[in-house]
Amino acid sequence: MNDEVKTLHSAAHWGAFRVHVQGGRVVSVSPFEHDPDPSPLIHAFPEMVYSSQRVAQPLVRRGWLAGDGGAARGDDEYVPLSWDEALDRGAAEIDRVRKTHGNQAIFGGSYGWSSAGRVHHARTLLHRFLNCAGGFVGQVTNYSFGAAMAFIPRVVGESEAMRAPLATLPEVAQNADVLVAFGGLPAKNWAVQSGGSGEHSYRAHMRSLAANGVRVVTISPFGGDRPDGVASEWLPIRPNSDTALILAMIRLICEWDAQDQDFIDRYTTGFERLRAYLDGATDGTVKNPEWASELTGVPADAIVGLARDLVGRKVMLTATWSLQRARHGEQPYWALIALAAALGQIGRPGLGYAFGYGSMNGNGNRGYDTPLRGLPVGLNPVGLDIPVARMADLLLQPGETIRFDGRSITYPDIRLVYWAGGNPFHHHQDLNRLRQAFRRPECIIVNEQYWTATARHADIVFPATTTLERDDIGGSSRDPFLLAMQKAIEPVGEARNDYEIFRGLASRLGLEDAFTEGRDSDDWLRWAWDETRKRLSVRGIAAPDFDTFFANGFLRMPEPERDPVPFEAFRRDPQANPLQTPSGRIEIHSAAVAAMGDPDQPGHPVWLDPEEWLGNESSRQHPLHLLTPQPERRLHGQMEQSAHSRAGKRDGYEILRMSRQDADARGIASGDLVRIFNARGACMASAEPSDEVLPGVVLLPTGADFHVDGADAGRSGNPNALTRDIGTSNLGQGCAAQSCLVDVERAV
Ligand SMILES: Nc1nc2c(c(=O)[nH]1)N[C@H]1C(S)=C(S)[C@@H](COP(=O)(O)OP(=O)(O)OC[C@H]3O[C@@H](n4cnc5c(=O)[nH]c(N)nc54)[C@H](O)[C@@H]3O)O[C@H]1N2
Ligand SMILES: Nc1nc2c(c(=O)[nH]1)N[C@H]1C(S)=C(S)[C@@H](COP(=O)(O)OP(=O)(O)OC[C@H]3O[C@@H](n4cnc5c(=O)[nH]c(N)nc54)[C@H](O)[C@@H]3O)O[C@H]1N2
Ligand SMILES: [Mo]
Repeated sequence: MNDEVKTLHSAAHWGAFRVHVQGGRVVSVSPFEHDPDPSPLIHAFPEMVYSSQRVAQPLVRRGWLAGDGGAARGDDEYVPLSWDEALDRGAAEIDRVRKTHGNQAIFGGSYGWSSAGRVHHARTLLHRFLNCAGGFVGQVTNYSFGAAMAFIPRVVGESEAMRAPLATLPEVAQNADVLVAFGGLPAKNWAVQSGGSGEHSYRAHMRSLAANGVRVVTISPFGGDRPDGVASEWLPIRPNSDTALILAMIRLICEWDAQDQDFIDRYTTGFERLRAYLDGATDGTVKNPEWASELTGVPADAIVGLARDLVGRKVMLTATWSLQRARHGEQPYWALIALAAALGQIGRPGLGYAFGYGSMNGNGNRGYDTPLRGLPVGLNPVGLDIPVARMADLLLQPGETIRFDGRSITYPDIRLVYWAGGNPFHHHQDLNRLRQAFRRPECIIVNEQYWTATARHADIVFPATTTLERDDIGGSSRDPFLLAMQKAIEPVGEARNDYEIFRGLASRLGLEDAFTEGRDSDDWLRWAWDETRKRLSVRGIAAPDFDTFFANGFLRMPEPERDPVPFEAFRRDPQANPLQTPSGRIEIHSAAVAAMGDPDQPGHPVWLDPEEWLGNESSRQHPLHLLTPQPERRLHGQMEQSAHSRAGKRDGYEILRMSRQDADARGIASGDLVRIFNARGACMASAEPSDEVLPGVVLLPTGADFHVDGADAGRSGNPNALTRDIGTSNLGQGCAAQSCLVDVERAV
């Protein structure tokens, strides 16, 4: 019976799919039958699950065994150990560090996307385990929209902040005359959604924008950010300068007395302070179109034309998350909210502002509110979290105090780092600096499926199973499907589920019962489903029992009766339904922000020089602005070695897009191997001159592997070798990867 092909349900962040198994091996996958637009990335799984890149067994770094203090991390060899011995050593290290230095010496933030499955979610399981062991130093906010996540609640309150539902794109299509998209609406970003989705809805949304004749304006350094499936004008803009454009538009609208003063008076606070600043009252600079043109590179008459086109129209303003992943990335978002306030349409269906339509599948979907439960993480007795992107600072600067969102954080002295479900040597900035940071702790433990650059910097590497090797449940709140993820094959090599790895460590620390609560991972799966069922039943939705759900492979949520309209209740009655801000209104001026003591921050949206960009002296030495967008053919570093990802490369190198003008000036032609460099590092790519890139800008997607030393150094294509490791500001302390200057030369 070995030849029979079994077909199972599964899912990844890039979508639900069917797995075909024969003779105990995955032979192929096919799209989920209900997905109208499945991502081709699903086909990378069969190849990658058996790839030579898998971590085959537990391993320990040779230098660590010899007590090298971490000096060779990243350049060392590994010695295989039995599971028992590796777990013994890992547990002993955790125990030694917590007993000698306290749990605040353990860094377990472990940022990363982990798996789509929520029960085997590695980061959640690590946090649960470490909490059982006395706690850890964690991370707050995220790389995606960290600055906004910390800061936007100051402006519109927590309930309307980054996690709040967005106006749906069908509602935008029905109601808006104009959709202005800063950063565009690139189709590639809709391949993925955290937790996995059963329905990729980008095409449907773009069709409805087109069918309703919505005018779409893309404002971006890269013409390729225009949407697929609906016509869009392209207004090229210098990276990191959007705030200036937006501020000038607000001033023009006020100059024409076309602002919605009733809205401003009733729903906002501090607008007059912004106006005074725009008129130059506070700094002597009038924020007129000429001023903005100088900073943005957008012609003054185009700025006037765009502002005029918004007056009297029904407008939705959107910005991709990338805009705030830059130095002072808080400001374009605050400014965009102020522009939306001036237009007075916040709280009306499909109008106002919304962040992230161009950033991920689901941002603009209906609010299915699909409930999902992972394991509870418990309480962390250490109670110390750093902003996620300050991780290298934490390791390098124990004792240093930073400001974050109005408070101070002092970095503890980290002795042990545990990472499961993330790849900091993909996601962090200035990777050469991160290498130094990763050499400081006494021990680094990583659970990984693949030999990522992070695994190659660990002392102990535990091989983890992939989704295909275990049962799980996936899904996302803005997707209509709850997805069964059925175990398709036995673990590859000696891989174990993260749950088993942590159980093994917990048992050695005498914490097995606390970690498992007497359940194995199948029991937790049933528990998670029961929790989901309870939540559904409160909403009057009958869900089948676990076995029926799991055998069916999915549960489709009913269509919501109506979609939430952001700010609707507030607009209807701002006294009865105030926002969760100090004033109860939209804070165009925030006294709290002004009081934080940031010398550059007057408490309202403001133009602040991003320090490393085309508009100042810094560009003399390295004259090209490097943008590092999300990769089309993979999820971050995941599936990077697959045929699907490689098919988007040339000669094994990622493609660097640059303007023809910059390429010609450097004697670079299409297909030339180039070296991209600055004072922090270098990486390699294959050049592609293009008319779609603003001169002075180059784009290299994230996610290629990182190598510094050794035989593969010349192939390293990870742009984070170049990016600057600094927070967005003391407000958000978010990732500022998009403020980075480089130069490019032909590599002979
Ligand atoms: N320059 C630059 N850098 C950026 C960005 C940028 O725009 N520019 N964007 C940032 C953003 S928004 C993000 S979200 C981050 C993403 O950064 P990450 O989330 O760290 O990137 P991934 O490659 O998805 O890493 C997930 C890792 O988890 C592993 N994994 C998956 N499932 C499991 C599991 O079940 N168990 C275990 N143990 N491991 C598992 C995968 O093999 C993979 O190595 O990158 C950030 N970095
Ligand atoms: N295929 C695929 N999709 C993904 C991911 C992936 O790895 N692969 N990752 C997902 C994740 S974790 C996240 S957080 C989201 C991120 O979503 P985003 O942050 O929106 O994605 P990016 O691709 O970084 O940026 C979108 C575009 O913004 C433009 N841009 C950059 N800087 C500026 C600027 O200063 N001004 C203007 N006007 N435009 C600018 C760039 O040209 C870029 O193409 O993407 C998600 N989608
Ligand atoms: Mo992200």
